[in-house]
Amino acid sequence: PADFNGTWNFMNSDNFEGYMLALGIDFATRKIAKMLKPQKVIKQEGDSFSIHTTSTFRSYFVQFKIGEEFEEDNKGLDHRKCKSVVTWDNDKLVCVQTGDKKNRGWTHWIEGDELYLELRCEDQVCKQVYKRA
Ligand code: RET
Repeated sequence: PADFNGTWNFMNSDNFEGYMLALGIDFATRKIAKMLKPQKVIKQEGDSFSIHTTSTFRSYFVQFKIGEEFEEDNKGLDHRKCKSVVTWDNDKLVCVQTGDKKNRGWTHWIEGDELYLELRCEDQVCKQVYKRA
C-alpha cells in the first residue's frame, strides 16, 4: 500500500465552504476556517494510522486501524458522533462516517509529493491538496 507517513502542508482547497455548510458549521467559524492553511502529520505503521490536522485556530486528531470501526467525535468540527471505518481502495484510504449526515466520509491519496483529500458530506464535495514538507 501507499506510504502516507510525513508532514504535509496545505496548498489549496475547493468548496471547503460548501462542505462546512453541509456540516452546519457556523458563519464565524467558516470565515476563519477558510483562511487557514492546515498542516497534516500522518503516522502510518502497518494498518494503524494517526492523523493530526493542525492550524493556528483549531486542530483535529484522529487515529484508526484499517477495517476497524471506531467512534469519531468530530470535536472542534461539527461535534456530531459518527461510526467510522477506513479501508483501502487500491492505494486510496477511504473513510465512511456513518451518523446523522448522509454520504459523509473522505478519501486520501498520494500523487507524487502531493496528498489529495476529498471530503464529502451530503451533496457537497471539498477537494484539498497538500504538499510534502
Ligand atoms: C479545521 C478548522 C476548524 C473548522 C474546520 C476544520 C476542518 C477540519 C477537517 C479535518 C479533516 C480531517 C481528516 C482527517 C483524516 O484522517 C481545519 C480543524 C471545519 C475537515 C479528514
